[in-house]
Amino acid sequence: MNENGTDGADTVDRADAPDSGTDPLADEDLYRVLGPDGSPLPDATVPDLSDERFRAIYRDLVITRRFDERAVSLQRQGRIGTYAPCAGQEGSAVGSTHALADRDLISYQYREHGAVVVRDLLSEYLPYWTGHESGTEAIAEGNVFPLNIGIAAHLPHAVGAAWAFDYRDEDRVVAVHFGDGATSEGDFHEAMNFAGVFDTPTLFCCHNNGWAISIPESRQTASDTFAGKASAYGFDGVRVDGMDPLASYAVTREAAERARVGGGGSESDDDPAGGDPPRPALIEFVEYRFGAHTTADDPTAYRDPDDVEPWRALDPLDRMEAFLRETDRIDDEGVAAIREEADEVVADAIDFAESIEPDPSDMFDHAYAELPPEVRRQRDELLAAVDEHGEESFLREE
Ligand SMILES: Cc1ncc(C[n+]2csc(CCOP(=O)(O)OP(=O)(O)O)c2C)c(N)n1
Ligand SMILES: [Mg+2]
Repeated sequence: MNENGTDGADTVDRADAPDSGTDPLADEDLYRVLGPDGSPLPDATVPDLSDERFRAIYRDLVITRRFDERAVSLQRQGRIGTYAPCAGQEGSAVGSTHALADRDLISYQYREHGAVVVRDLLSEYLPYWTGHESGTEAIAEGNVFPLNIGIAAHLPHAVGAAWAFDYRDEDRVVAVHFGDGATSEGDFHEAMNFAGVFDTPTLFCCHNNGWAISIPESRQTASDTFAGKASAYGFDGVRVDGMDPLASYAVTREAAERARVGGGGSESDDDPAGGDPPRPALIEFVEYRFGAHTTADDPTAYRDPDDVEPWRALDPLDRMEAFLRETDRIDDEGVAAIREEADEVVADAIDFAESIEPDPSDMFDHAYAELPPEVRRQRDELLAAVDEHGEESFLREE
């Protein structure tokens, strides 16, 4: 894994590529349903979904964007910790999650908040960002693993979960999300290899946003594409416009069906009558993050703000809204209602997160089954100090 701080001045980012015009993905060979303006492309197959489902995808995009804006603002006010913004990348997280069944498991890196929104878990999730362990505990009920900061470390676990589903004959797949930077980690290759050899029902969802903090894609790999890495492990890789929610939906849906085929565990894998074994897939979502890597990052240190503009023209919210309007699935009133609902959902989540009373001793509880003597001593010292001086002495003044 490359670390932050490398001088990226002599590298070339996709956005600088010649002939990119106003559509930076125009000359890339990748799967798309919607053009940059939201109209379905002439040869594209629009997924066969109900009007409600199309509108639900748009609603979840709008909630995710609103959540993102408010989360950055909350961090600036000291009300949450460091946060990883997702603006620009909502289409892939939301579109791909709509393509899964609720029983399917999601394991994500730290930027795919849209997946949590689709599972309707925002209130349960936000406490993580305000510093409460309950935030990661509760999303498990919705089949979402806790987010993972140690780049690619969650991939072997996700493959293990998928293997368990196959072994137990459960008709469930695992969608594991990670970034382009994660593909340089050993864990990525070990997970891909294991999935290929043991046919685990795993969807490897690689979010290629062009950057791993300050490291551009061109310094991350010498491969032509990230999707191409799948061929080394004996399964399919596909590239998709990750800022196109409907393309993200379609590609994930197809990959999930392939991963479920047979669904049979090792016995049926050996039995020719048992159907095809499930096959994993690698999906490369090509996209861009509009904002900073995290609220602790300043992207102007490594990329030109002008590079972002062509990508803004592919904004997944604008494209989905234009598609819905053009196909008479939504009007001004419908858009206004969804925006209002998004404001409310996010405000409620914030109220809920901030209503949780902090218990400082929690911070000692989750790393060890039994506290080592030194950690126990620190906890006891803190509790004694709270006893002596009162909780108020430890609270920040509003
Ligand atoms: C094992 C490990 N090494 C380094 C880091 C520091 N780090 C945090 S995010 C990040 C970049 C990851 O980039 P990518 O996988 O492309 O995801 P993105 O942030 O672009 O969504 C790095 C290097 C880390 N968290 N874990
Ligand atoms: Mg990245």
